[in-house]
Amino acid sequence: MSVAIYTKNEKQSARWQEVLRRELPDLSIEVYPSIKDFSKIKLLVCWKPYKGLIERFPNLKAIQSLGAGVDHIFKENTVASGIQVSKVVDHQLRQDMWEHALSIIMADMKNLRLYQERQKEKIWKPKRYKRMKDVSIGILGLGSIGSYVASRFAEMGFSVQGWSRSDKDIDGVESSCGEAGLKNLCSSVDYLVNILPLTEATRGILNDDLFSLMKPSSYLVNIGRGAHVVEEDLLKCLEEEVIRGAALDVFSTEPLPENSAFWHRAGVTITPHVASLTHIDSVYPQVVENVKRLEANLPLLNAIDVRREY
Ligand code: OXD
Repeated sequence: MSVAIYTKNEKQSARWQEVLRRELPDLSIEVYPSIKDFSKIKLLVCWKPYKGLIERFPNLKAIQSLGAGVDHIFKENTVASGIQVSKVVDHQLRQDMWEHALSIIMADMKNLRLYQERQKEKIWKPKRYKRMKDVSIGILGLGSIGSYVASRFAEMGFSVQGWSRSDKDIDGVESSCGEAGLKNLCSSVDYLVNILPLTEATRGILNDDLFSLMKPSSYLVNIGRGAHVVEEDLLKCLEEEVIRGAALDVFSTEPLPENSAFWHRAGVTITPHVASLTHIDSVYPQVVENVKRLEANLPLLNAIDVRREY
């Protein structure tokens, strides 16, 4: 069996090749575009495949995403039926997402951004801070990452609500589903944290209608995908103070273009898609296991539902 690796980053591809060759010495592990025979490739290990890449492998059996998300695979490609798709499920990635969301929310609760601005002007002016016990957080998406993040917030004493496609039972988290559940959650929380998978059903879910239900004091944390947000709606709602602010880690176009209005919009904190970054050392065992499973005709670890695209 042959495996192909595709990423836009040569160093990253080379590192994956080195690790997979070390762990699977009997297999041929090639890095795109140096592939001798596309018809021999059974598994494509990839991140953000370009349009048409997947169909170049006529005998592909499986695609392994190098991240927790799989939307990058479906964005410009159609996956033929019969091809399995797997995502990365890594405890460290969930922990990273939680640490990122917590840092953003705590910095906001304790007014750190405001004091940074005031420091430039040498202004000494205390402002009341918020306490965890008085703050409510809504988590959109209760998959493996979202439910972990929700329960960690709950453990710390925040009041936590969660929303997902189907009802979930998570200790300390009030969970809901459906349109009414979404509206109810958005209208009642202080911080709305988006961790939904990007699918046709969730694209543009964060829009004018939803922002207008939120409290004017509320704050959006987007660590899902840029395309969950209708960006013009968010810019308008921030301008009109429909919501108080937003911390955005993801955008519909990345890197965020220099002329984007988000760079200068008051109340916006921008981070460059860093809420969680895949570390080869913690993730390679599951990729290796999937290669072995594919060879043995066993179902892959962390396979997604290809029809649903997540
Ligand atoms: C991921 C990401 O999906 O980094 O892992 O966004």
